[in-house]
Amino acid sequence: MKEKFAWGAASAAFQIEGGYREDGKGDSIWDVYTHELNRTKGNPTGDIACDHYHRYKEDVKLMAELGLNAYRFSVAWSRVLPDGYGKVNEAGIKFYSDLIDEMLKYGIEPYLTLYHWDLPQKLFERGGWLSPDMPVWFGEYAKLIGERFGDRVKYFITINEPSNIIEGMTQGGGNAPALGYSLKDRLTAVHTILKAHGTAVRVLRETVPDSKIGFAPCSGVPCPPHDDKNLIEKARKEFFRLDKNNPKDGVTLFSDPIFLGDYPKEYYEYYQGLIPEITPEDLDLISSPIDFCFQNIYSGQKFKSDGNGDWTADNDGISYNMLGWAVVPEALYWGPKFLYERYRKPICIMENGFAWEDKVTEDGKVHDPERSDFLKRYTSELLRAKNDGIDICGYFYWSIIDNLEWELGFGPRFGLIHIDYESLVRTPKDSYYTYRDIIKSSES
Ligand code: BGP
Repeated sequence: MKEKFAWGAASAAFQIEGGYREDGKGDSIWDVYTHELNRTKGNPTGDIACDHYHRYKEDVKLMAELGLNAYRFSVAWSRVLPDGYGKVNEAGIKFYSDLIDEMLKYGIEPYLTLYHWDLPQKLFERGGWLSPDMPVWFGEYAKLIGERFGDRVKYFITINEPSNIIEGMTQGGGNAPALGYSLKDRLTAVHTILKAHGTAVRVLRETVPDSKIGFAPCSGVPCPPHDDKNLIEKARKEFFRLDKNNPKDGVTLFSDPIFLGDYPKEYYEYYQGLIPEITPEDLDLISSPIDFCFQNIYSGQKFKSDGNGDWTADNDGISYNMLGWAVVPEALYWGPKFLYERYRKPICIMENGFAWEDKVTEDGKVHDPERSDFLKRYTSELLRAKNDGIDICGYFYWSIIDNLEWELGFGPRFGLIHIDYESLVRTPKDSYYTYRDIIKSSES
């Protein structure tokens, strides 16, 4: 049966929940990191964040009024397993169970992310992504999630943006734990992440036989002109190129092993002597079949012909969000097209959004025409790819509410709904209504 197009929005536990140490929650590396002074800008913590832990009903109601038929959220591993494994925290399970029921009450399909960077601190202390036990711990966690929620949740994202886990292993990387691991260690962590993913896929298939699974990497997209075959091929090559100096940022480091069963051949050439042991059983586990090619896409680089058969950057008329990310709607055309043509799985955009310093104005509203424009232009490129025959099954805006943008604090606002971090009052922005109209018009 053809999948219903998912019109969704996304969030992540640490960025919105609050409920720090509440009802038995264990610490994650982000709790510890943000409590260490001067590690992040302005020392923001996730102790309260949007207080979603107590206000989820209000938030889900706003999602329903917006017309979402899907919502992507993540489980804080240490809320349900405070030590990362072993003893289950039933209060944490209850929170997610109630949240899921609330979504289903309004006909909103839950998309559950197992891992959105908030590693239980206890597991970090036992070696984290460098420990060979991580796939086992992650499998145990996935089993618990499948057993407790699999009667109601069918869509799972194993790991969000694995490249950012690796980013957190470089000193000054911004992301927790921001420690200087060697390249060798980072390549070991890549392999462990992939094995953890494969283990979770197998466990979820057993516990939730009708589950639909993907993982959510992130990438920028090189965007060629539509009528230049030569540049289209060049852009495709660039998109799938493994950068020797920065392997984590390419698409292929994680997606080739998962979808094609092996690392790209340059990986073996570039990192001789640094690569961990990779067995055929590992590759078999890692490439356990999944259902979707999920991808987070925010930005890209436009190119035009330089007149001599090569290309040159085309930055004419490009605007930027407050973090300096270029607004390139064509990324939602070329990204899905290139991914589909290589991996042959239905594509779903799991994150795409725009950060700005939004304010509530005197009229009590939040006017964010830049974000409305962003939404219209990006979704229209995505639907254009769909009309061109690319199998696209959904779009999730990042994010449903303003939240803690990790080490950057509460300044950058990505939400469709404004949060006043003093009063915690929620105010739908103008773009909330724009997105509502986009969804409505796609359904008519
Ligand atoms: C998400 C984060 C967001 C945002 C986004 C951008 O997964 O939770 O808060 O930061 O990724 O990702 P990147 O910085 O890799 O482009």
